[in-house]
Amino acid sequence: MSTRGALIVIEGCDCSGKSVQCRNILESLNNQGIPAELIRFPDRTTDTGHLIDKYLRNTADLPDQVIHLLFSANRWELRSKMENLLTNGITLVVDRYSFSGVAYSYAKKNGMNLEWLKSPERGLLKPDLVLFLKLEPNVIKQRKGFGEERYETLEFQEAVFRCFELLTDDTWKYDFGGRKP
Ligand code: 2DT
Ligand code: MG
Repeated sequence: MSTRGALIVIEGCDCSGKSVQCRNILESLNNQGIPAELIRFPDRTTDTGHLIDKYLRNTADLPDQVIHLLFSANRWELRSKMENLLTNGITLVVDRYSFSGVAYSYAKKNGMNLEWLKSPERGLLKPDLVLFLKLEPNVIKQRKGFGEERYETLEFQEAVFRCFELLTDDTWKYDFGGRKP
């Protein structure tokens, strides 16, 4: 029987270098002979992912609560696949997870409270490690591609950054409500 893989999550604002670091971690794990795969959220290829993609590219508008729940549903769609991979000894390097879900919605400051925002995430798989890339939004805004999608404004990224900092308090990580497969 193989050992369970680890669930490693990389979080951060838009254009903070998550994708590059995910690839680096993946390559390093594979070079050490540790089987690992990359997963990224949102997964724009699923049914909910198509709608999320339209929302992010500003070709669909949805109430804040609806898009929040869709992002969470998008994680639920992949839950069993992730669980199977982990139990088969594959380590997962995950580009964004529930922390993005909560931070981006909370940054909207429209009255959705933290408990409400966290609740659809309860029961998803609990990460073994969450890395938060702390690149300041002032640097981010100069990066290539920044500004193409919804959420990519300096003001909003600053609000998201502050929300991420709120969540780096370990209490949520351990009160995630998930369980190890
Ligand atoms: P990318 O730039 O990584 O493609 O993300 N987002 C993401 C949320 O608002 N909630 C979520 O649960 C997730 C996973 C962050 C696209 C945008 O979607 C936001 C940026
Ligand atoms: Mg982006």
